[in-house]
Amino acid sequence: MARRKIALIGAGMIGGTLAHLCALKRLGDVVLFDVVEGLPQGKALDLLEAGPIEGFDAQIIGTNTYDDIEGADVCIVTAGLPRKPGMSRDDLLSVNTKIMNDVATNIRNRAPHAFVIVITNPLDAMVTAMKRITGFPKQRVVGQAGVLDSARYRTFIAMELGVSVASVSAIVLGGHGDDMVPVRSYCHVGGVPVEKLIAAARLDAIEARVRQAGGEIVNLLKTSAFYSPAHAAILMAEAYLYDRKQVLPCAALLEGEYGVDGFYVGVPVVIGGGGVERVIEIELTGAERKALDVSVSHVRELVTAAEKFLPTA
Ligand code: TXD
Repeated sequence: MARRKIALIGAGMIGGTLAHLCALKRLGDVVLFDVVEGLPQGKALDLLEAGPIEGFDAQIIGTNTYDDIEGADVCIVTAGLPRKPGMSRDDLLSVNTKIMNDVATNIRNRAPHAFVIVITNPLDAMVTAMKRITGFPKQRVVGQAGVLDSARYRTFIAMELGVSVASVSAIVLGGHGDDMVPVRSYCHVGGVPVEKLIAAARLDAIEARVRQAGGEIVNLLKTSAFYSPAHAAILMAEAYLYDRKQVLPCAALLEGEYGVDGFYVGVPVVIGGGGVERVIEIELTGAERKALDVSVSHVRELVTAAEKFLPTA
């Protein structure tokens, strides 16, 4: 039986961490692609040389040519540029949408059966671009945001109560922006609703921290988070590769669910061997529904701004 092939497009901070996790978790052979010469080759060789120590024997190659991603089962995309001083959101959208155009065209041509997980920011626009340009079915193009944002929510609740993160379940819905929606009514600690354990005002502060958690890391690191986003995307890849039917909050293309049509929004989905097999609709409180509507309206604005750089739907 052939090993699964995992193509990582972008060999920067997240891309390198993804490769490391793929090797440690023995998910398959890894192809690390980047436009910068030497970067993917160097990281791949470094990881290969860890194989004898850790006991993994996957093929790990670094490359600057898309021919090497031929037939990949999973593609995880982190390629892109961060915003630089003096760059408008439109400039970033234009630059990263162009990059996505190139990446998506190559994935479409060389890995036409792949399950594609997009991580690049601005996430909601980039996953839309990937879907449009590949023309893949919606089940095979998904964005990573909610798994990470929910993990952050769980982390902060566990810290507050001094309990294991394993005891906390939580979901965060909506777009991958400051208006994401930590859903308090579905947050539980060992099966107990979180509102029974933490006062409302304190939960407000914790949820505000969740919404700003990306920025909190940027302020400390001067670059964005990379361990946790990589772990989040790997969980999604594993759910696909092992046909886990795992319920995870992901950016999925909605066609009527949650009253949204034609936009990628973070919602709970079932990921299995068929990719995004199903969107799960949950009942929200009035305030949560309102917050989700606000978040969706910002996704619409973002995608509308990206529209001029995208092929027509
Ligand atoms: O949860 C989430 N979705 C995120 C997203 C959480 C944190 C960070 N998030 C975003 O992921 C971040 O804003 C970036 O847009 C991506 C990747 O973050 P990373 O930290 O890995 O960025 P790097 O280190 O700059 O790596 C990006 C690589 C870099 O090596 C470039 O040379 C490469 O992308 N790059 C390209 N690769 C392929 N093809 C093209 N055209 C290309 N252009 C740049």
